[in-house]
Order: sequence, then structure tokens, then C-alpha cells
Amino acid sequence: MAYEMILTETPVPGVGLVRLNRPQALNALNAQITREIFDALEAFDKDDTIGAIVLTGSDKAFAAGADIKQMSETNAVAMMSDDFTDWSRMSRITKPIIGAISGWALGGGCEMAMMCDMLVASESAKFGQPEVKLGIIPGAGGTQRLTRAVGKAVAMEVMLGDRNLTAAEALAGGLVNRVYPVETYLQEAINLAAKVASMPRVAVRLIKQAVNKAEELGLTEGLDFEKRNFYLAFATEDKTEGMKAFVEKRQPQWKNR
Ligand code: CO8
Repeated sequence: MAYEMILTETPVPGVGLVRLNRPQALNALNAQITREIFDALEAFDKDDTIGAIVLTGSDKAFAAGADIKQMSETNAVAMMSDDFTDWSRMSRITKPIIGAISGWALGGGCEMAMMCDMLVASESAKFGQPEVKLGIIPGAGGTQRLTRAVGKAVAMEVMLGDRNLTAAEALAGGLVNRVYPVETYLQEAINLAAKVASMPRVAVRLIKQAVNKAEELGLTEGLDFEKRNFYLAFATEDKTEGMKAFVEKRQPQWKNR
């Protein structure tokens, strides 16, 4: 597929990389780049050779938010019928997405980062939700996901008090998995994705589904959901192979089915 605002590649076998590439606007998310990102994620999701996806921007900016120039010309009714506001396409990606975040991750950029399954940040990463300064509020999960990640008090300060979280603060608050120097964060994210991609993919998919349910369901319903996926895993050839390989003291050969 031909893209204008993103780049895609397979840096190592099993890993798909999606890179936001709109440097003149610090990767601000307009309708086109957002559509291209979701198209590329879906293409890697359907690709049987890919086991995990890395989503990144530039060293200077993952994304400085939704495109303010585009939003300044729109209105509520247009937004409601515009698929720019429907980010559920990203929620439906079944393979793990590892965000490699450097520089600005503001507004919609922070929200898109938080929709990833794991985050690897550079030391220069800055996470913020400055929408209030534009007279609006976060619209792609910021009030919900940031609050769940770092707690109410810190989330309130980020959204109301014009405070960006540094990479170190994001790490301490549990928003990101790891922080590395800007020279290595992307490679580290690719390494993590490669490790995930080497795991049996049906089990990986079932785990991603169940962990995401933990953010939505009560404990009893969540445990029921987990148990169903657990039983489902016992229907896979990889379960047979994984346990046989353990007993035979050899490396498993995954079939991803
Ligand atoms: N939208 C459009 N253009 C942008 C944006 C943006 N969010 N951010 C930066 N740019 C552009 C600038 O206009 C500038 O372009 P130009 O050279 O043509 O004037 C270029 O990028 C470089 O930016 P700066 O010169 O401002 O760079 P600085 O290094 O001086 O500053 C900042 C960097 C601090 C990141 C600054 O650019 C800034 O404050 N940007 C806006 C940040 C912001 O407010 N983000 C939140 C936007 S609102 C939002 O995201 C709502 C999410 C809703 C999601 C809804 C989906 C359902």
C-alpha cells in the first residue's frame, strides 16, 4: 500500500514497524495520517509473517497531538461523522503493539501512545494532555487511560495544570515499560517486539485480549474471560508442542495454530 505520511518496514523478521513521518508538523495527527496509521496496523495484523508491531515517530516527536489547524476548521457535527474520531480501529488490532516514544507525545499523540500495549521511551519523551489550553478536552481516551495508568491526582495535574510527564516520571508512574537513551530506544523497542513475535501467536493473542479486558471488566467477569481463553489455549497445537518440548527438554517449534 502506498502511504504519504507514514513509513512502514520489517526491521527484523516477525516485526512490523510503522513510523509517523510528518516532520514539518511534529507528526500532528490529521485525518490522513491517522487513517494511514490504522491502515498500516491492520495490514501488519493480517500478515501471517508478523508477530508484533512497533509504532514510532521521530526522535523529536512521536506526535504533538491532533492537528490543531485541521480541528480549528471543523465543528461538532462534522467530527461526529468523521472517521478521524473513531480510533476503535486501533483497539481492534489483535497483535501486540509496542510504542517507541521519543520527544513530544501530546494530546492525541499521548492518547495514541497509551493505546499501545507496551511503551519503550527515550529519555527525551514528554507525555502531556494540553487540550484544556485550546478550550477542549482529550477525546481519544486521555481522561480514562491516563487516569488508570498514573492515578487521579497526577492525571488531573497533567490535564488541568499544564504539566508534561518526563520519561522518568512516566516510568515511575507505570505509563511506560522502559526508558533508554535516544540513540537506542527504537532498537530496544524492536528487540522487545522480536521477543514477543517469537512466542506462540495464538497464546499471545489470547493474553492480549484478556489483559485488555482487565481494564474494562470487574474481577469476576475478568476471571471468567481469562478462563475461557485459558481453555481455548488447550485447543491449540502450540499447547501440545510447548508442553511436549518442555518434557523432552528441547526448544519448541511453534506452528502458531
Ligand atoms: N497541530 C498542528 N500543527 C502542529 C501541532 C499540532 N498539534 N503541533 C505542532 N505543530 C506544527 C506547528 O504549527 C509548526 O508548524 P509551522 O512551522 O508551520 O508553524 C511545527 O509543527 C513546529 O512546531 P513549533 O514551531 O510549535 O515547535 P516547538 O518546538 O516550538 O514547540 C510544541 C513544540 C510545544 C509541541 C508545540 O508545537 C505545541 O505546543 N504544539 C501543540 C501541542 C498541543 O496542544 N497538542 C494537543 C492538540 S489537541 C489534541 O490532540 C486533541 C486530541 C483529540 C483526539 C481526537 C481523536 C478522536
